[in-house]
Amino acid sequence: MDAPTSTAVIEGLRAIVGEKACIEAPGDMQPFATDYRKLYHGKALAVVLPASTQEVAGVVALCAAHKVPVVPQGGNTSLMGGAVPDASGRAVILNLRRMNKVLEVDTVNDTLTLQAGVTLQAARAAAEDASRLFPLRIGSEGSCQIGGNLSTNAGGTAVLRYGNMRDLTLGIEAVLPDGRIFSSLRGLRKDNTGYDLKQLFIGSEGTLGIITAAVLKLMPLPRATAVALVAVQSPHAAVQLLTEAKRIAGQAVTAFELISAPALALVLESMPQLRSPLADAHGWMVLIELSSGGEPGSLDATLLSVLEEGMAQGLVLDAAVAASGADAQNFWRIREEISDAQTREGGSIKCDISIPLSKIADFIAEASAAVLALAPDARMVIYGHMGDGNVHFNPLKPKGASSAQFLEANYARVSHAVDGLAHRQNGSISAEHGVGVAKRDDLSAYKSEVELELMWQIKRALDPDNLLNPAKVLPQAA
Ligand code: 2HG
Ligand code: ZN
Repeated sequence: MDAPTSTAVIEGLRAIVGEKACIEAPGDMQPFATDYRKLYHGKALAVVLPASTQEVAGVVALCAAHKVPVVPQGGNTSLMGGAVPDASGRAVILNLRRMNKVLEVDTVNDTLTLQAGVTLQAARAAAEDASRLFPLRIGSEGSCQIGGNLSTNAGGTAVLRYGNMRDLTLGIEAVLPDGRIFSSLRGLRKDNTGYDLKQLFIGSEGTLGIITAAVLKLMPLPRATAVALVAVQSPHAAVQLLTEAKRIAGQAVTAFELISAPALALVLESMPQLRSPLADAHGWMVLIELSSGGEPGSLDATLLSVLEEGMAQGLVLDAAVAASGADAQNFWRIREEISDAQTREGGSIKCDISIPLSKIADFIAEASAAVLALAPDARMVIYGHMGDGNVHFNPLKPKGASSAQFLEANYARVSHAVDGLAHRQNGSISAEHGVGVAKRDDLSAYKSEVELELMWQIKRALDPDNLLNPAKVLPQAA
């Protein structure tokens, strides 16, 4: 871009969002241009922090007129490099954090209407203040934002019971690549008047439009909760235990998270203040949560029945049942810290696999054997949302080894082996983290020609100049 154009764009941006909300100093832009895991170091022409949908539309229209790319950004917690620009310095980062208003809590329609920059934590708190639950639950809830949750179709630890962002959304407002505003903010549970356009923007990682607001579903706030950390014989035993849990507890089964021994060890080693509630070390554990609207304590007996049945069938080796809310929080803390413990340790190969639940245990066995044949000393950090057939299969460098050397020698061949196996078993190579840049080019191998053509046709129809979050999601060779 020539100097007069960039000056004109920056002056235009300042006029739209105000001088204070337009950042241009390289040092100040750097945190916005670097991804959460510090793997992608981009550069930007400017970072803008609009305060309204009209300002977002103004910025996008201005950038479209000058053919300047725009990278939408929420809490910048993407694990896939989806929310930062490339290193060319041509793009404008549009961060939504100032659009952080809860607009309406409707306890009759059971809906929450809010701007895209509201953090997930604030959205959950707004629901709870009205004695309702907004059920999306992910570890980064304090910093991730609803707009990012929508644009990546976030999942997390309560999908088994409540579904992912697609299931939890009734309407959105989004700014299109040419600056027009699309809105379906009507809070309707039924509306069969043609294509469900909101679903095009949910999960498209900001490549088709910038989500600026949403109407989300609220659920009854659970009153009874029962949580246990359970040592199981194997992943196969975990799946059988889940079947028993569903038979005995039905709808109350809210979370069913798998944790491998190396995943637990990693957390306990890096956070000595945390302790495993289980007396001995075990190869595999599951964190089970039941919840319902019944009397507090009313699920305790149900959870015990599940565990007793598991023991009788030889599936369960040991179990610690949370005796209080604080206990339950500590159990959850262990689970939720796994991802950050890996980030601190470095040298982790991230595979985010989903497979039909009936095949997931076989997959874990086969993929583990394949990885150990390639990298025999890797620590098998395997954990996640077993109840959804989704595991984070993240082989980690051996203790004390260099991250760079481990990743250089193993990243490509290990992820290829794991993703390839998942694909051959009809699974997904990105169950909930999205594609971003990290998995972008892998899609050429794992999506059919028809799927890739359709994706490009939709992209070109909405964004013919390829300006909205360019070079994300869609394989560049196609
Ligand atoms: C989780 O389930 C997150 O903890 C992060 O999805 C997983 O870091 C990861 O691989
Ligand atoms: Zn996850």
